[in-house]
Amino acid sequence: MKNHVSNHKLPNLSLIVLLVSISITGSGIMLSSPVTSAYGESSSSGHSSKTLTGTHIVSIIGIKKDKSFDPNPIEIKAGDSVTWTNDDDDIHTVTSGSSEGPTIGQDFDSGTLASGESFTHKFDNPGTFEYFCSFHESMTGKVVVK
Ligand SMILES: [Cu+2]
Repeated sequence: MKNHVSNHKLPNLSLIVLLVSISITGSGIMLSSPVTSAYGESSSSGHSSKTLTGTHIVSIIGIKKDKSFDPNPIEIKAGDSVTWTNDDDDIHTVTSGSSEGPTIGQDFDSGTLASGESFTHKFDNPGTFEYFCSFHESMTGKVVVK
């Protein structure tokens, strides 16, 4: 007759454990849900290691009009440099502007480049920059800075 009393406590205890575990899980979801990312400081500059900034090589290959420089035209980004190398046997120059323009040599002028010599100019601003050889005015080239 008295054995039945102790058996009644077991189902009550398991029910309490079940209710407690539900309430913990519920409050856990509530706490983790508010996500505020107001801090925009994380990466203002970003990882821009893929940008092709640097020095570009242009070969002076001879007196061949707009084929005198290779590659021509050349497209670069602002901040990039171009190095012209005289790969011809003759002397040449890399002179900004065009032969009939009023701004000859204003942006850059290599002076005389003997065979094997080179000249580098850095382009800080976007634009289209024409150039030519002051010894052979038919030699024309163009640098497009984006
Ligand atoms: Cu020349």
